[in-house]
Amino acid sequence: MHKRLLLAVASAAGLFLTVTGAGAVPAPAHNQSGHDYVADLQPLNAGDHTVGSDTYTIPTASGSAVINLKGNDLTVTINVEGVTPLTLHPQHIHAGTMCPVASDDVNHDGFVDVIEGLPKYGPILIPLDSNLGSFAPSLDFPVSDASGSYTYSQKASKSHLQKELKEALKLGNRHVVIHGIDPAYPLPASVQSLPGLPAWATLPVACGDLVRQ
Ligand SMILES: [Cu+2]
Repeated sequence: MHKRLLLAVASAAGLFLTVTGAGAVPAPAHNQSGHDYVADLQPLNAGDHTVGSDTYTIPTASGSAVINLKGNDLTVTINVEGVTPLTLHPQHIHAGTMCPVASDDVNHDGFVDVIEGLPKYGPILIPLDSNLGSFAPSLDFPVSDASGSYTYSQKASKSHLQKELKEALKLGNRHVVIHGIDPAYPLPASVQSLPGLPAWATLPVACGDLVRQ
């Protein structure tokens, strides 16, 4: 019920732009000219969790993120499977040097939350929302389909991104992180989130390091 309400709100607010394809660009072929950075997405927080009297299973996410650079064009293409269906999945390029592991659950509440992951994957560098070239706060992220999959593809100007970031992209050092579980799953109060966002939306569910091909 909660999820349906959230989805209705998201729909009314136009948050489905990403999945309905507004501004989407065709997925690049991997062997086109230019070069690719590829992240093999590995699951985080997957498996059974018991919180109070509730036991539920966070699905095992997988997929890939490909960033293609061709001239000044930077195209991000993400294919994700196995995430919670019909749910918003915030996703970002993070600035840090590695993906978190289960032992990064420093408060031992059974979850590596978004804050516990920061020492590894670092702060958000680029939000992978429906406007890749804009750093304005947005919740216009992909919503998975009924089978728990989604595809994302957006293009931006590399020089514009570097100007906005005031630093080199250094994509070979960066990470792609996918967030978001079922809003109906209870999380302990010890699970931290980002300001203004519920913990279900920020809990990391997959991470991968970008490797130059
Ligand atoms: Cu993130």
